[in-house]
Amino acid sequence: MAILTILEFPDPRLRTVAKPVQVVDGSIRRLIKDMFETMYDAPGVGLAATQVNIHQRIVVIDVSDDQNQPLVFINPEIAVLDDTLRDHDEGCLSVPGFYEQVERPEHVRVKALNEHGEAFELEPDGLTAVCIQHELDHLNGKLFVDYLSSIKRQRIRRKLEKIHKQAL
Ligand code: GNR
Ligand code: NI
Repeated sequence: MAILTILEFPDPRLRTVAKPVQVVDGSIRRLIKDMFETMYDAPGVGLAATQVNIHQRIVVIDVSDDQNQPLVFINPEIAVLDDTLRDHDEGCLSVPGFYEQVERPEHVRVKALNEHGEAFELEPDGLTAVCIQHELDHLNGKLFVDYLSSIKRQRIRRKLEKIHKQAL
């Protein structure tokens, strides 16, 4: 197992659009294990492969308090079920230290493959529904800061760039 390095905004690699997984094999399952270890260590409730600079369509999520409800989504697809929107405070391991309200559909259906390559469907609610949408955005090169005003986004970018310079 290994803890992987998480890319941070404004790293341009976070803008990469990930490619579908063609075959769910042992190397994919090893990557998923490392993604869970990285997510739990951070700690976070979700992680997209994009964040660890692997540009394949893989997401892991665990919103439980005891880190015992792992969910794996390979090649996830989301359908919005109705017009209901909900504001939620979002953070991101790739935008450390910043939390802002983002409005997203509340009711979605997710289709994906699990770590055995089997198709499944889920109608998540609450934080899981927010998180899967946040993670699918990562696979498409999108970050939650993209939903904020450009003023707020620039402020966050400057602060993180300053921190990254000091860390050199
Ligand atoms: O750990 C995380 N918490 C979180 C809180 C509200 C909305 C979304 C998230 S996802 C985030 C981990 C992360 O960056 N996943 O990409
Ligand atoms: Ni994130």
